[in-house]
Amino acid sequence: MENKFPFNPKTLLIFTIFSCFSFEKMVECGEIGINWGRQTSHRLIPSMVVDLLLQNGIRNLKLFSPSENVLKAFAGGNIIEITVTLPNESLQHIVNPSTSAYWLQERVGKFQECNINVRHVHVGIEPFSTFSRNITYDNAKDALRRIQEGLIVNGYKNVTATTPHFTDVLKPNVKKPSEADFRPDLKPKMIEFLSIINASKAPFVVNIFPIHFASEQNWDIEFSFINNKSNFTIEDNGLIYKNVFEFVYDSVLHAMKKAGAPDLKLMVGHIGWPTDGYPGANTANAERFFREFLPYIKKNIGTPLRPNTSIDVFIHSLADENLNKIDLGAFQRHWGVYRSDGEPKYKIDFTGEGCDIYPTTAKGVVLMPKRWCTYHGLSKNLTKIKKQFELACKEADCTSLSVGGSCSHLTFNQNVSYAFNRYFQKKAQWSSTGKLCDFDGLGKIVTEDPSVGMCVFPVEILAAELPDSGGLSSGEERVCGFFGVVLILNLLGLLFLGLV
Ligand SMILES: *[C@@H]1O[C@H](CO)[C@@H](O)[C@H](O)[C@H]1NC(C)=O
Ligand SMILES: *[C@@H]1O[C@H](CO)[C@@H](O)[C@H](O)[C@H]1NC(C)=O
Ligand SMILES: *[C@@H]1O[C@H](CO)[C@@H](O)[C@H](O)[C@H]1NC(C)=O
Ligand SMILES: *[C@@H]1O[C@H](CO)[C@@H](O)[C@H](O)[C@H]1NC(C)=O
Ligand SMILES: *[C@@H]1O[C@H](CO)[C@@H](O)[C@H](O)[C@H]1NC(C)=O
Ligand SMILES: *[C@@H]1O[C@H](CO)[C@@H](O)[C@H](O)[C@H]1NC(C)=O
Ligand SMILES: *[C@@H]1O[C@H](CO)[C@@H](O)[C@H](O)[C@H]1NC(C)=O
Ligand SMILES: *[C@@H]1O[C@H](CO)[C@@H](O)[C@H](O)[C@H]1NC(C)=O
Ligand SMILES: CC(=O)N[C@H]1CO[C@H](CO)[C@@H](O)[C@@H]1O
Repeated sequence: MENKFPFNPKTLLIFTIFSCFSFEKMVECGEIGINWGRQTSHRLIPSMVVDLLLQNGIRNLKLFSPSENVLKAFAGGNIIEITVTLPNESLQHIVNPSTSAYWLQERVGKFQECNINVRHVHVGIEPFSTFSRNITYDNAKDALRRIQEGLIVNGYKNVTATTPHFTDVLKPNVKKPSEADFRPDLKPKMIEFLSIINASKAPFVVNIFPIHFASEQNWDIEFSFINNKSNFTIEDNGLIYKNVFEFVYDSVLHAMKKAGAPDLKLMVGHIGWPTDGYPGANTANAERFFREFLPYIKKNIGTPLRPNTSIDVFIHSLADENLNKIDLGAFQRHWGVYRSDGEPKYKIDFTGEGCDIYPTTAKGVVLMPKRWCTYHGLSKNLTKIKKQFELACKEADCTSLSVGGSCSHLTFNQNVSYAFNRYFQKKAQWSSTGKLCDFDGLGKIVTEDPSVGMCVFPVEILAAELPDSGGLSSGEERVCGFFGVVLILNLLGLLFLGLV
C-alpha cells in the first residue's frame, strides 16, 4: 500500500503545533485525541499504533483496556498524553485508600516513572447510562472520590480523574438547551458527582453520538453535521443552534449550571460516526462529519453559550472492533476511522487543518496471505447452505450484512461467501484439520479479491501482538528499565481491578 500522505508528517506536525496558538490571546486550541479499543480478534501491534498516532499528529490517546504491554509501547516518548480507564466492573473494588493507591501505581505511577505520559484517569465509562444495559454503576462516584483522594495522597500532581457520561444522563426530548437538566432520577447522583470534580477542577466529560441523538429527537440527519444544509435551526433566548453538537454541548452546560457547577470545563470523551449498521452510518457521512467537525474544534469557535472557547474532544474510535458487543446494533463494531487491518476507511485530517487527505496507514502491518474462502455456488441444498452460513456467522462478524450495512446489497450466494470468508479470516486461515474452508463441502479458496463494491471481504492481519499477561505470568517482567512488582498472589485482585 502506498503512503497516501502527501506531506512530510513531521513538518506538518510542527506546523500544526505552531498554528495552534493564537499569539494575541495565547489561548490553546481544542485538542483532538482518539480512543483506542481492542475488542478485536486480530490486534494491531501497540508500537505500530504509537507510530500511527505520531505520523498523524495525534497527541492524545484514551485506552479502554490499558494493559501493560500497550502502555509500555509509549515508553520514552512523552509526546502522547494518555488517558487510562478503570472499567465499570472494577469500580466496586476500589473500596479503600489502599486499593485506590494500588490501582494508581499499577496503571499510572509505574508508567510515569518511565516517561510514559499517563495524565488522565477515567473512573468507569458512562456508569449511569441505560442506553445499552439496565444495570448502572452507582458506586462510580465513590470510586471516583477514592481515586481522587488517592491522586492527592500519593502525589500525582499532574493527573486528573473524572468519569465520562453519555447524553442520556440528560432529561430526554428537551426542545431547547436552556430547558436541559439532568434526569430527575439521576440528579442527586449528578450533583454529588459534580461536587467531586468541581473540587479538583477536573473537567466534566460527555460522550456524544450525533446521529443517534438526532434520531431520538426526530431531527433530520442533516442537523448532525456542523455545516448543516437544512433550513432547520433552533432558537433559544436569542441564541441560534445550527447542529446537534452545539445543542448537546450547551444542554450539558445548562444542566451543570442547574446542578451548581457552572464554570467547569466541559470536554467530549467520545464523538464518532460509525460506518455500518445504523441509519446514516456510512463512510461518506463519516468523512463529511469529521471534515466539518475537526476544523470547527481547531478554530476554537465554541458554542453559542461559550463562544470562542477551546473544546477538547476524543474521536471514537481508532479501528473497528469485530468482537464488540452488538446488543444495540451492528454499528458497535464499526466505529473505526481505520479498518481492523489499519487501512483508513475514509479521508480525515486529524490535525483539524481540514486538508483533503487520507490519514497515514499503519506501517509494518503484515497481512495474512491474500486468499479468501468463498461459497463455490454449486449446491442445490438450501438447507445445508443456510446452516453453514449460520454456523459461520455465529462465530464470525457478519454485521456488515445487516440492513443498512456496507454489504447489505449482496446476493444470497455472495452473502454466504462473505460469511465463510469472515470465519476463515477470524481463524487465521488455518486449522489443524486442514478443513477450515470446508463448510460441509461448500467452501472454495480463491486468490482473487471477491469484494463487491463498498463491501470489503477482508484479509486479516497477522496477529503478532504478544498475549497480554498484564504482568501476571512472571513476577519479574521488566517494565521499561525496572522490575515490575506484580505479585502472583494478587492475581485475583488484579483481575477484579481490571488490570488485564
Ligand atoms: C430493561 O428493563 C425493562 C423493564 O424494566 C425491560 O423491559 C427490558 O427488557 C430490560 N432490558 C434489558 C436489556 O435488560
Ligand atoms: C460500562 O462500560 C461500557 C464500556 O466497556 C460502556 O459501554 C457502558 O455504557 C458502561 N456503562 C454501563 C452502565 O454499562
Ligand atoms: C507535572 O507538573 C509540573 C508542574 O505542575 C511540571 O514541572 C512537571 O514537569 C510535570 N510532570 C510531568 C511528568 O509532566
Ligand atoms: C464549585 O467550586 C466553587 C469554588 O471553586 C464553589 O464556589 C462552588 O460552590 C462549587 N460547586 C459545587 C457544586 O461544588
Ligand atoms: C431552504 O430555504 C431556501 C429559501 O427559503 C429554499 O430555497 C431551500 O429550498 C430550502 N432548503 C431546504 C433543504 O429546505
Ligand atoms: C469571538 O471571536 C470573534 C472573532 O474572533 C469576535 O468577533 C467575537 O466578538 C468574539 N465573541 C465573544 C463573545 O467574545
Ligand atoms: C441437505 O443437507 C442436509 C444437511 O445439512 C442433509 O441432512 C440433507 O439430507 C440434504 N438434502 C439433500 C436433498 O441432499
Ligand atoms: C444476507 O444476510 C443478511 C443477514 O443475515 C440478511 O439480512 C439478508 O437478507 C441476506 N441477503 C440475501 C439476499 O439473502
Ligand atoms: C453552518 C450552517 O451553514 N448552518 C446552517 C444551518 O441551517 C440554517 C438554516 O437554514 C442556516 O441559517 C445555517 O447557516
